[in-house]
Amino acid sequence: MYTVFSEKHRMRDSCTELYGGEFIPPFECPARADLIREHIDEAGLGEVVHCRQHGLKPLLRVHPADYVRFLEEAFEEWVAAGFHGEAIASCWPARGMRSEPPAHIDGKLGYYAFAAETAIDEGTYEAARAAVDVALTAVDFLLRGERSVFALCRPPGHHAARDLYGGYCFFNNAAIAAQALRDRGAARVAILDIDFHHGNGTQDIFYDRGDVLFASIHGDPAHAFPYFSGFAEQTGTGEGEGATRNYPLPPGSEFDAWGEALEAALRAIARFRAEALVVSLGTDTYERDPIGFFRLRREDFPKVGRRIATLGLPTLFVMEGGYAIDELAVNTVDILGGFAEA
Ligand code: Q9C
Ligand code: ZN
Repeated sequence: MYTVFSEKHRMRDSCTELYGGEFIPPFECPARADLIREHIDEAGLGEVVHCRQHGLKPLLRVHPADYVRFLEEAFEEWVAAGFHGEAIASCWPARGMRSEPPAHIDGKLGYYAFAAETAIDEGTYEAARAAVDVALTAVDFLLRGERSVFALCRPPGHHAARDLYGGYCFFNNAAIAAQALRDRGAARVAILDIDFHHGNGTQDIFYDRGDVLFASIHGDPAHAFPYFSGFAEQTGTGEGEGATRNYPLPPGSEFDAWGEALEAALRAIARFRAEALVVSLGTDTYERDPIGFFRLRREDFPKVGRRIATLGLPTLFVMEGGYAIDELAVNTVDILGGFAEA
């Protein structure tokens, strides 16, 4: 299996994450992608290729121009406003207030953010753009006839909606890839999101569409970020009715329950008659992940890859979360290896 990678991910290196009322070093850090990159060679998964630039056009199929410009200029505006730390939202257009982007950067951050843990720093925009190029280069490989490709995207993307960032995500790499597959000929595309967290951004982007199925297995939002999205009752709207499938699971869930949800999601994808599959691949389902509450074990991850392979679809894996830094690379590559060997 080919992997697509960009060293530019390292430009996403913020110093702070707001967590439990403290500023801590971010869970979502450069070492994540570098360790996975190294382990791909150790495990002999296959060749690693650099991304090619794809420009803004495929990105603008998902995110509006005002949002892209905001992300491009946010840090500079923040510094110009006289602030010394990283750019962090702290005031939102909550219930009853006017939802329009204000002139001041402090207000713009609240308009475009849905969560406060994610700080924007100097290199964030460039790294997020490179992650999109990684996903789009992987699409090129898939359309060239590869059975599967791994887009080693960082920063991740599945929490980013059309014009909302948060949950460590800025551009929705998986959604942009799925849209590119549609635009380049696939009649129906399925997205399977196996990150511990609900992919609220991806769900929102495709919620009213019948051509892209979104199926997600995640921590019950009653107990887990992003709290306001990912309920089983959310099944899509209009043309998209039935094309959103959520499988929320309670704290402590192990592979028996998780694997059953996976089988249900795979059945839904098979019924949908997708022509290509995008997997939002997070391994924060691991029992020792510091921010997830599932209990998948090391030996479960190859099984996950093998089960996904039973669909027999051209498959694009897009990296999302996973924060148990010592085992992240092994668990992630084990899913890919399980798929490749099936
Ligand atoms: N108490 C991804 O995995 N904060 N994003 C959680 C937990 C945000 C995770 C707080 C977690 C975002 C791509
Ligand atoms: Zn996650």
